[in-house]
Parts: sequence; structure tokens; C-alpha cells
Amino acid sequence: MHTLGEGVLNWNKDGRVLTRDQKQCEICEAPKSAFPEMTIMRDVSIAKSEFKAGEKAITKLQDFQNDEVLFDYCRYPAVVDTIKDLIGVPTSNLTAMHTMLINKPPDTGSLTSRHPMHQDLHYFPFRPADFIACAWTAMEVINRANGCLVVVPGTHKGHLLPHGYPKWEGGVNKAYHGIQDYDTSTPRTYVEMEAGDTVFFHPLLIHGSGANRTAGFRKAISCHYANADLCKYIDIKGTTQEELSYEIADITRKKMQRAGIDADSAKTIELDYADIWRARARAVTGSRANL
Ligand SMILES: O=C(O)CCC(=O)C(=O)O
Repeated sequence: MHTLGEGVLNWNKDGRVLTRDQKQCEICEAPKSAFPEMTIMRDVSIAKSEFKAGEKAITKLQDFQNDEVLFDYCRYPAVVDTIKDLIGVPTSNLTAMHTMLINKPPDTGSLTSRHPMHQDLHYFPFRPADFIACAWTAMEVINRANGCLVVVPGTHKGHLLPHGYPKWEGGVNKAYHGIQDYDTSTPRTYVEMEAGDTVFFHPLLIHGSGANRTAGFRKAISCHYANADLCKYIDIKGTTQEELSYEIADITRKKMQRAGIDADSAKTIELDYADIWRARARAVTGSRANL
């Protein structure tokens, strides 16, 4: 675990310092069209309630790579140096492949704020897994009460397991896949963190997070990095990832509509899964090399 300095939680834009709260309001209240390439995800049970929009309903902002303020997190030197230690060398080309600001609003009682146990590699069409790593930073105190990360140590040495939607009575958020037939009695470690603490983990590590049983939000920011000199896109057709790739393609078509492409044309566009990831990747150090 690494603790970042205070500065990373302030958003420095055009020479002025935006407080974290101002930045959050800007995103939550802006019309979708202001951020066409970001995916703004809403909690499935809250979206049906009185809080249809805004911070109370949003669970995730994905793909913030083109937002210079948020992307500063991915470039933060203490994070980048640690990632280079884990998956590269000082001269490696590092690419940010997946960026997320995760907001866990108070649970409605349906337990939809949980994140099922999964392996991040399930989502990625690039390999080798040993040259991909996630940095996940707590933006406030994160504990068992507000839904901290839970991990199963040692599982990064295993294989990618088949995933699907868990059969949860209260519903499951879009694209929150979990390991199929997961044995919930498997011992887990609760990762309680202070604001600014950062965990780094392997894409095969089995992890998830609990429900937010408090009245406050639980925010974290994360970036998945790949060593762009050593990682390459793979064809996921015929693998356990193929079905998910169609679901992600549908989410991408919705984004295209937000960017101005009409629904009928978006439906007919063939999307290659690797291309979807090429579009969200951004170099952090050096060039994109293979990615
Ligand atoms: O922040 C969390 O609760 C877990 C997020 C996560 O594991 C993911 O989005 O893959």
C-alpha cells in the first residue's frame, strides 16, 4: 500500500485549483453530451428511485482518459514509478488502458452497491497478464462499513475463470460480472484504507467490494496500466470473454449515439473488441508502442 500526497486529491485545472467537490459537481451535473466518451454508470436500484441522476445515483465514471484533470491521477509520479517497478523498467512505455472513478452511493437496501468477486483480466483483450497492473486509490476513508475492497490473496497465480452475472435478488449493475459458481466461503481479506492510500494489484487477483451501509459516498479512483512494449491485443473469440465483448460493444454503441451518431447507424457498425480498447488507451510515458 502506498500513500499519496494531499495534492493528488485536488484537481488542478488551467492553473487554478478545483476542489474535489467542485470537480465532482461539474461531472455529475453536466449533460451527458459534455463527456461523450466517458461512460457514466448508474446504480440499477437507485436509477429506479427518486434519485435518477447526480452523485446519488452514479456508480462509476469510466474512460476519463481525455479529461486532463482526472488523467493527472494516471500520470502521478509516485503511482507511475510503482507501476514501472511492478510491470516494467524505468524506460518502459506505459499505457493507461482503463480509467475509472468509482462512486459507491449509499445502498438502497437491495445490496446492488456490492461488486461481485471477479478478475479484471476478464474484461481485457490484451496479454500477458503479468505486464498489466491496477492502481486503486481511496479518495476518502474506506472501510467495511462503506464497502471496502475484498481480495483473495495469492489468486494472481491462478487462471482466468469463467464469469457471468451473479444471481442477486436485488439486481446487478451493468457489466458487474462475477466468477461463476463462486464459493462465497473462500477466505477473503478486507482492504481498509485511509484517504490517499493506494493498492496495486494483478489482473488475475480475485477481488470485489461490499455494500455501502453508510449514509455517505465511497469514492476511489483507479487506472489499469499495461506495459506497451510487451503487451499485445489478442483475439478473444471462442474464449470465456467473447460474450462480454458483445455487451461492451453495445455500451460503446450507446456512447457513439451520445457523440451524435444516430441509433440506426450505430446499431449496424461492426465493432472489433480490440479496437474498442484501442480507443480508450492513452500513453502515460513514451509511446503507445504495441497498444
Ligand atoms: O471499487 C470497487 O468497489 C471495485 C471496483 C472493481 O473491482 C472494478 O470495477 O473492477
